[in-house]
This record gives sequence, C-alpha cells and structure tokens, in this order.
Amino acid sequence: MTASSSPPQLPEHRPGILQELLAQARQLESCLAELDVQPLLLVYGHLTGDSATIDRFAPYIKGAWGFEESVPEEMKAELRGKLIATLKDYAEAGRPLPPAPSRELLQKMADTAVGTHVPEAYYAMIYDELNFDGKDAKTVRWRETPGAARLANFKVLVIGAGFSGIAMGAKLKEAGYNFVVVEKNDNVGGTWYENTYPGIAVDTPNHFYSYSFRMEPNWDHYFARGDEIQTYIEKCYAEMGIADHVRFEQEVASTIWDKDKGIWNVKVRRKDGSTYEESYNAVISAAGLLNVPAFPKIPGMDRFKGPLFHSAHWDHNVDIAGKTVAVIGTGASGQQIIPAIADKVGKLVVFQRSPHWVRPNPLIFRTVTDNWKWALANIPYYNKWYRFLLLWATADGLLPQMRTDPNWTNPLSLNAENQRIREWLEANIREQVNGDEELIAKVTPKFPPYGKRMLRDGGYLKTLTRDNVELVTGPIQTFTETGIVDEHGVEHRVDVICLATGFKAQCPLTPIEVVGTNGSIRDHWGEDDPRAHLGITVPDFPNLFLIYGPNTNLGHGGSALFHSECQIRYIMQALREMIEGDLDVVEVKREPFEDYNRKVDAEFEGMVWMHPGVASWYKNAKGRVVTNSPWALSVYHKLTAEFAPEEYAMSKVKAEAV
Ligand code: N01
Repeated sequence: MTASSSPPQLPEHRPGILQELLAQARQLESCLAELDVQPLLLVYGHLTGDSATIDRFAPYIKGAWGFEESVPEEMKAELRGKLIATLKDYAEAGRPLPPAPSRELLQKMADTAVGTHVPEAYYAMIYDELNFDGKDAKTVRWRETPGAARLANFKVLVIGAGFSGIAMGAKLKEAGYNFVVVEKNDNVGGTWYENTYPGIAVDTPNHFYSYSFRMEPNWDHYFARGDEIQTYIEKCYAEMGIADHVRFEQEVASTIWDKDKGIWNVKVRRKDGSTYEESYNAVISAAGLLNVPAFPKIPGMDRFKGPLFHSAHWDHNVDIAGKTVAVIGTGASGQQIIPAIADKVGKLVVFQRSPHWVRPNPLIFRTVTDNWKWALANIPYYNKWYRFLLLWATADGLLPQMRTDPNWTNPLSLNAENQRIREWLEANIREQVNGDEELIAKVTPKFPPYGKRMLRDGGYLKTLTRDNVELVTGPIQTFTETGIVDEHGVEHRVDVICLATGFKAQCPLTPIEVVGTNGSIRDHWGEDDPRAHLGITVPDFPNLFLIYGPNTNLGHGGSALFHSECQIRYIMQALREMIEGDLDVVEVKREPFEDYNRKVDAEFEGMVWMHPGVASWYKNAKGRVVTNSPWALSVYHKLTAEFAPEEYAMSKVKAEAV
C-alpha cells in the first residue's frame, strides 16, 4: 500500500489521445451508442462551440439524469455522428483540445444539459471543480516561495487519515510543509475503513464522491460498495507519496495551546497505551463527523447475553446464518444492513423508532458497463461533464424545495415541489410493500421529505415484506438476557443484536481534550452546540483548523468531499498567510465568527430540518441545527474561496518566549 504509483491521466491531458481514438473508431462508435445524451452533448458543445445544435436539444431535456430526457433517437444518432466527426477532425488536423469553455458557452451548455437555468453563482465553482486544464484550481500556490528553514520550523499536525486527512496531507506535501498525520487505525480510510457492515455502500454517486483532483474512470458501480471506496482511498494515498508523514495506531489525546510560545502542545497515545508529547505550530482536525458511535441509552443493555455490536464495528466473527438477529435503527446504516442480511439469517427483527423517507434509485446496484468505463477513460472531458451533471442532480438542484412556502398550509410538506416529491415517495412505498396498508402506515414518515437524511432505496422496503422479517415500531422498553422488549411489553427473543443507531455527530473533536486561550472546547461548545467560523476556525483556539466542522454536513445532497476540498483550500491559504507574513498566531476574531453563525441560524429559518415534526441528529437538544450547512454548494464554495485576513487577529509571539 505504501509503494507509490501514478494516478490515471484523464484523456484530455493524455498526449496522443485523439490518434488513439481514431485507431479505435469502432469501439468509439459502439461506446457512444450506450451513453447518456446529456454528457455527450456537453462534450460536443465544449469541443465545437456549436450553440445552434445545443439549442435544438434544449426542448427535450428536463433534468441532468439519463432518464430525464426525451430526445428523439434520430437526433441522438446525429449527435453521435457529429461527435465522432469532431474528434476525427481534431485528430487529423493535429489541433489541440480546447481549453475551458467560455462563460457564455458554458451557460448555454449547462442550462441545456440540466434542463433549467444554472445561476451565475455556479460558474466559479464549475470551473474550479472541473479543473479543465488539469492544474487543479483549488491548489494554493506560494506568492513568494518561503525559505526552507521557515517551512522546516513550522510544524503542522493533521488528525486523522481518512478521506479529508490524506487530501490535506497531499496539499501540505505539495507546498513543502513539515507535517505529520496521526491516525488511530492501522490503515487510511477513516469511516470507510471502520464501517464494514454487510451492504455498506455510498449513497452519493461516486463519480462525484471522489476527489476533484483525482477523478477515477474505473469505478465498478455508480454507487460504490464500501470496499471499492476503501480501495480508491488506498490507491490515492499511495499516489500521494505521503506515507513517510503518517503515523498509524496513534491517537491524539489532548492538544493544549501555549500562548507564550504560540504553539500547540499535543499528547499522542500509542496503541499500547504509552504516550508522547510534541509541539506543533498548527493543528488541523480531519477526525471526521461520523466517527464516534452513538450507543442508545436503553435500560438493561448489559443484560443481553448474546453478541451485541454497533454497525460501525460489525463483528465478522459472529455467524448470523440461520440466527434470529435484531437490527435497531433504520437510518442509512440500518437500511443497508437489513436487505443485505435478510436472506442469510433465520429471522430478522427490525426495530424502527421512527420512519425515514426513502427514494427510489434505479442505479443503486447497477454496475458501470465496460463502455461507460471506456468513455470515462478515453473521451476527452467526458468524466468532467458527467461529474458536473451529478453535482447538479444530487446536490443544489434539490435545495429550493427544502424551504417553506409561507402560503403552504399542508403540514406534511413545505411547498408544491416538496409535496410532489412526497407523493412520488409514497407511491414507491406502496409499490415496494405490495399495498400492505398496515406496513404503509408504519413506514410512512409524518414529516416532509428531506427532514432527515433522504435515504436511497436499496431494497429496504421490499425486505420488510419477507416472511422472515418483522418490523417492530416505537421505542424500546428494555433489553433482557435473551432479547428486546418493545413498547407494548412484548419480548422479542433474538440471538444477535446490531445497533445501527448512528454517531455522536454533535460533539466534534470528541474525545480529544482541546484547550485554547480560554478553556476547553467543551466549555465553549457544551455537549451539543458546536460553532465555528465557516465551520473551520473558532475564537480562542488559534492555529486550529477543522475539516468537516460544525454546520458543514451536507443535508440536501452533494459530496462531503466537495466541502473538504473547500476547507482544505481555505486552510492552505491561512497557513500561507502565516508563512509568507512570518506570523506565528492566527485566530479568528469574535465578530466575524458571531456574524457568520447568526447568518447560518437565520438561513435555517423555514428550512425542512427545523420543521417541528422532525427529530434528527442534525439538531441539538435546543433544536438548533448544528451539523448541517444551510448553504448551496456554490455559496459555501464562494464563502471559503478566499481566506480573509481582516477577519483574523494575526501576530508574532515575542522572540524571547519561543
Ligand atoms: O445513523 P442515523 P446511521 N432506540 O443516526 C435509531 C452517514 N451514512 O448510521 O430516526 C431505537 O441516521 C434512529 O431512530 P430515529 C449518513 O450521513 C451514510 O444510519 O432517531 N432506535 C435511526 O433510525 C447518515 O445520515 C451512508 O427515531 C434508535 C437510527 O437509529 C449518517 O452516516 C451509510 C435509538 C440511527 O440512524 C448516520 O447514519 C451509512 C434508540 N434509543 C451512514 N437511537 C451512505 O452513504 C437511535 N435510534 C449510504
């Protein structure tokens, strides 16, 4: 895993790709016939600037997904022919591929391909995310190259080697920093390494849920299985060449700010329990949000005599074949586990405290065909345009229907579009459970769609109709030595219990003791009220940066990695400010921090997550949404695109103190 390797080069950056395509003309032709029209139209528009053709397709495209178009077959064939001719023309003329499309052309292409007007706010983000020239617009480059001694004497600690931590490490390495990544596990991957429960997969399409600077043409699934994602993370890690900086099986126990010296004193615990201390100029937490399992407070949990484990730590030594197994919790984890084990166990008892909305997803188990993979690996810009379509279809396109229409009176939805979605989801429930009215009543949420995380239907609803599956609703009363007692006092005897009860998402940095200039982070945040400026920096905690911090989880859709990359860029800019300005301390001022958090709270007003009928891990005990971002991806991209020095107190410590 540590041997370094090279990332696959996308076709637009591969010399000789056009000649290769010419040589494989037959493959190209058969491949194009299988692909969705929207990405092909975008590739064609990009290569030709032929806006008249784009205009002709516009009336037939209603959305970004392949199933949202009604383009006549002869027009599709014509498009394929024109695209082949265009590629041939480029190859024969020896013309270089065009750079990023102009702003005007991009507008026309984007509007047509997603079937609606893409607002101005998106364009900076699209250019950054699609990285047309391959130079990674999100990389922060030195304005003045610092001396080697300055960089060597400035030590950076990254906590965690998950998706975000290794990307942070890669950027620090590129810039020449002296850094260490401390990881509690014996491998990279974070949550994807730890969660190995049956059925685990991502529910964001992974052609988007992957680094923008390392797009992967060879995903086997549109929604990758856990092991496929772990393999991608390990591959990226090997390519990054940061292995010398990573310390596995070590955990940060505490980090305490020394204000006289302007450094963090960090205590690290090794796997054998021994500890050591080191000082760092900056600490970056990439410890993640969903990494501390939440164990429910149900009486008698220690009484149960059989195997009991949390979904995040699935016990593969327990043989569930033929056994009676209880799964408690029907969130994202539970709904993947339940269909994956139902045909292996003797009986499955599902404990649902409250139902979640589930949306149909025709691609969830579909594998990517060889032709698709070939297109992603060989057709210039295809990968990027496909990514853009996913970004739109699974993220910000969904946000407007999550706001309450003040004139809307139905308490079960927020507005006309949200009601339309509700009806679509209800119809799916009815179909999946074969019209069973009792089951329909049990699994239909009484809150508007998207109030809790929207789940993708991977067979959960249908599984509930199996003869060996029983759905128990309502709160659990207690555990016994042999089973679980429901709210009606009925004991369900089971052999094995899996707690798919989620994570302690409301206390980031747990269990690390973090002490700044004015007490610990828990004094500031309590158990469940974390706040940060842009989700990244906190007053009284200088030189501390958070990735996936408070109010940065994406509840409406989109890829968590998109946010991580925004945060990494911002942090790299902050560090650059320190290095180039020869500064020791950077601390966000209270005013911008409070102003930002006021805006966050105000933005939540009228949003679905604040709906009184919704209880979720997004909200704290007082009802404030503390995990989610209220912003469209385009807004957060803009908010974090430029580090604003005026929002920070930046200083040097006195020379004699150091
Ligand atoms: O956890 P959850 P999760 N008694 O908190 C129930 C990501 N993720 O691990 O709804 C009985 O969503 C609780 O009931 P209720 C993703 O961000 C992604 O499933 O609160 N039940 C709920 O049903 C996701 O949102 C993927 O009434 C109790 C369940 O346990 C996040 O992780 C896959 C209970 C917890 O659901 C968390 O998902 C997996 C109690 N005392 C995870 N306490 C994909 O990308 C809690 N529950 C596919």
